[in-house]
Amino acid sequence: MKKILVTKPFMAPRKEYEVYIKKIWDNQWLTNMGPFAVELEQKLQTHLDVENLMFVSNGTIALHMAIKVLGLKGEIITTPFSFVATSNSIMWEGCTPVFVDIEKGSLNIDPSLIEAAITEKTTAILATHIFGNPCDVEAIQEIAVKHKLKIIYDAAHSFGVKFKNNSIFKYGDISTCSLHATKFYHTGEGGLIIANDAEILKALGYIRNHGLQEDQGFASIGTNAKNSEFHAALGLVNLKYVDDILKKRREIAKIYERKLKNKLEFQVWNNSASKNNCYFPVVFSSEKQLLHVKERLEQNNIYTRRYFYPSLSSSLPYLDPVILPITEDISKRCLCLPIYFDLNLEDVENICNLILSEI
Ligand code: T4K
Repeated sequence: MKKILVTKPFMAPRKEYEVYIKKIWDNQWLTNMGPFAVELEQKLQTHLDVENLMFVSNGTIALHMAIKVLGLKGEIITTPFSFVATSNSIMWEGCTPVFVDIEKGSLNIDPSLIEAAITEKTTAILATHIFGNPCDVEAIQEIAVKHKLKIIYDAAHSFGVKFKNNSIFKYGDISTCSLHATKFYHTGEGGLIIANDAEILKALGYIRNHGLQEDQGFASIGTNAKNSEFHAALGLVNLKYVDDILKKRREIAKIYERKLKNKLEFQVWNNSASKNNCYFPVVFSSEKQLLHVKERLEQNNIYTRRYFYPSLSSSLPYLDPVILPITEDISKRCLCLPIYFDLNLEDVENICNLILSEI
């Protein structure tokens, strides 16, 4: 029986990648911001219509670097409904995550609850545009200005999303993105940092390369967040297919929406934003129903994922648990359905039929 996973990486025609491999062999240049990494940065800046973009080794190190470059200390207000990399990065950088509950519809941090969580130790808000859906960036901006806080957006899922016709990456002080193989546009492993200030990008450039400042010694503390020519080449090849990938994902999403509406809840998308269908989350009426459907799908070789369960606020072994009602509830009832370029539309119809027969 054919196996259907929650996602599969997009694989461009191999021959196109082999052309780059040959050039990498000829160049004998493998990493440390070689020609393909530089070219990818330039092409992504144009494609995404942003300035101050940096290609790094993954979306997690991008978060670490964002916290580091802004010099954040103390408490960082964040969302409990995200991949664990969001709160891990805060802890790794020696700060304390302060979780604020999410909105039931958007599944993003609830801006109306942020002010009550601010203390004299708060230095920033680190919010995730979950499943690519933009947070209420205007409300968050207002709060940040009022309380002199920095904003980092974990935009790991938001490649290509526009808010009011602007790249969502332009909001906040820094946005980070993941280009991991599980993302619809990927470089195998990879990440992006987009800063709203050229000076910040310059400082990030030093951090990415051990703090080295060309031949003048050290600019700052640093790490190794560079990415390789092989990953950059994958990104260059895949970039040509972004529109095709988005088109296919839209077709898949439309089937899920048509067949499952009125039966399951969907994420409420920001009405000023475009969609990239990075994931297809659905919310069941109960955890029991979710577990039943998940098991039935697995019996048919269809694998879904409980992104994001359990809630970060109540399950991290290194933090005291905090019970936030909406997050607890949503994280138990939310399931991501398969969505990827190679998925047949007929299979999507069958997945829906199977779900409908079980609820
Ligand atoms: N912030 C947020 C909000 C994030 O979601 C993430 C990452 C980050 C930050 C950090 O970005 P990175 O440092 O990862 O760039 C996956 C991904 O590893 C992770 O990138 C992603 N978010 C997270 C939501 O999902 P797992 O543990 O669920 O992945 P895994 O290996 O179980 O794969 C998922 C499915 O994809 C499986 O069905 C298998 C399939 N798969 C996977 C890979 C890697 C393939 O078919 N081929 C492949 O090459 O974490």
